Amino acid sequence: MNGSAALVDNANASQSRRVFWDQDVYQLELERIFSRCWLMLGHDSLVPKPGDFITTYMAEDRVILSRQPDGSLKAFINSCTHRGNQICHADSGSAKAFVCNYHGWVFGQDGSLVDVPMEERCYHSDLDKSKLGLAPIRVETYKGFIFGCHDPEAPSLEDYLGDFCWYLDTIWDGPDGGLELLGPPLKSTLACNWKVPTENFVGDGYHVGWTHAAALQMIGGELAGLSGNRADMPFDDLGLQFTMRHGHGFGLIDNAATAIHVKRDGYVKYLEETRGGIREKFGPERERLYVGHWNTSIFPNCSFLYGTNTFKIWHPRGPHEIEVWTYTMVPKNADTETKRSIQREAIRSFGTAGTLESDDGENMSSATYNNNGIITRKGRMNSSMGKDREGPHPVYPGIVGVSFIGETSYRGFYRFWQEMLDAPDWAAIRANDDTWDAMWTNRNFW
Ligand code: UNU
Ligand code: FES
Ligand code: FE
Repeated sequence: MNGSAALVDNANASQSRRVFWDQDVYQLELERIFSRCWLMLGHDSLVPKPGDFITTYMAEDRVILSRQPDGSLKAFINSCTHRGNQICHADSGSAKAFVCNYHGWVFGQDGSLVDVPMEERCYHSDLDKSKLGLAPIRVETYKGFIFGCHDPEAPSLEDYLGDFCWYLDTIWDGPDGGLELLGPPLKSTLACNWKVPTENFVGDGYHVGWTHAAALQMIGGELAGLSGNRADMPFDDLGLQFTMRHGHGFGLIDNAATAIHVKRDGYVKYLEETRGGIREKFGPERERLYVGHWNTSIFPNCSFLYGTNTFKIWHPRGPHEIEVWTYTMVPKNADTETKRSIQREAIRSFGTAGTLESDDGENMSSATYNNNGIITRKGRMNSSMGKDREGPHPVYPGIVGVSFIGETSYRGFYRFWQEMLDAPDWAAIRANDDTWDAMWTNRNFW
């Protein structure tokens, strides 16, 4: 592929439109990003008991995640080592074994090949079953969230999340037990590149008042003032934006955790009752995060809105399509009615047919398919907003931008995306650990 260095220009904060369109770029992403990064698989709450399993994807590869008799987790590729068939066709369940439809090979809960029909008569002791288990995947969890990774050289999950752990702890490890996922996920397809929704969730505060103008007016509450980007709307004092070493990031709207919910009394009460514990455990800076609304992406393809509580995995299907999986992220120890009400509101707003989700869908598709032209695909996109109004912060880790409306976390996402594409291996990425933030030149902003 020629000119890959120009895909992202950090100095000018621009990206080639080929990042959304080219088949070559997509193939390189599969090799260098999806085969090497930690990818979201689910949460403990989806596989609570030994024998429980879910099936999911890592990019386009089908995966089985299975709870072992000793309570640990294993994940393996959902493809038979005999002739390649998909083995498990269920979305979730509880199973002692996984039996392939085609010739009946039997794989255990740990992915090992345990039985082969007529083994003695057909293979005459010549089949080494111990070498024919399902291809294993590294699995690690952080505060109950389960990730998988194909690269043995990748850092631990905790190192991969890095500074983001400091932020995630606020909501994933609160004194009241943190969060869990409610499934099964809603599933839908969108005709867009996987990075369009990821970059939107990582930091697009700018579109909220415009794309969602009508929905925000209908909902009212804290965000109604953003509707239509009125001249009197707040700006610098709306919140902050954050980016970290490995491309993770989020935008914060202060005091707006539950703003997208129409029916929210139970949730507001829950946050009021628990925020004191957060202040005690984590201090006032993180109490501020706890009562704010977050739009977040975990590099590369998992996003969530904390407060709205929708939780997304954008599974790529080629450069121009994704499968969207939508879970609801709820406080683990809230009462059942509060959890259900949060789930209803999350689905109403950001479910497949959600009022805000459908506002976004048309933009996602347009930002992708409008690059099919020979002129458009050669053009560039701009993500320069707030470029000199960000930097290292005395309290908040990573790089912090001055407003919720900015593109700090876009720049962080694409900076790391390019680094992953260029790096031959994780050692090359580790070598940049001390200099990764050099592009943020305004060191004394905060
Ligand atoms: O559309 C969004 N990503 C969003 C909506 C973010 C924050 C508030 C409302
Ligand atoms: Fe699975 Fe033959 S393809 S048993
Ligand atoms: Fe949106």
